[in-house]
Amino acid sequence: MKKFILLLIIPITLLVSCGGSNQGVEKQPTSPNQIKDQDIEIQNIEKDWVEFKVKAVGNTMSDMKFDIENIQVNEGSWVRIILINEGEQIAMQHNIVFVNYGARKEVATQAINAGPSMKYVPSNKNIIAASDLAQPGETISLEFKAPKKGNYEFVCTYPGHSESMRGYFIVK
Ligand SMILES: [Cu+2]
Repeated sequence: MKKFILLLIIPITLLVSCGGSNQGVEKQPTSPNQIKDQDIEIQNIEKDWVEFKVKAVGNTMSDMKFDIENIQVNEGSWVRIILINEGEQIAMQHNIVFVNYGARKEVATQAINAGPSMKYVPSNKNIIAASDLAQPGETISLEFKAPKKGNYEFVCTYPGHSESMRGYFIVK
């Protein structure tokens, strides 16, 4: 009878220890190497992402602007733009549109015809990425992969905003 109990106990113990390592990494870090690998993997994913908080400030056509004039990233990185619209007036609707260098005016002009139904983003091959329209007080985000090395521009294409709300986007 003793032998029988012993034979029963061993498989149960094995089962418990196996289950423990699968269930809770925190409770029983039985394989520290595995945990390390996971951490490294997460860090690598994060390393490819770059995030910029861009505030749209001001409340009139003369003082509205982006608080950042230059955004610089590495080629191939994933870019996350958090656009924070700090405006309070109804005319302070903003987006952020990344375009090829030199195409800012052309895109902004076409945006007027694109109108509110297209959120002031025309169909134009010079557009790299375009955000949604942020209402006063609203925060929106835009994610895109950085294009090839070169100089680009970003601009708010809401009618009348493109001359004062703009900046340079540099991909190294
Ligand atoms: Cu704007």
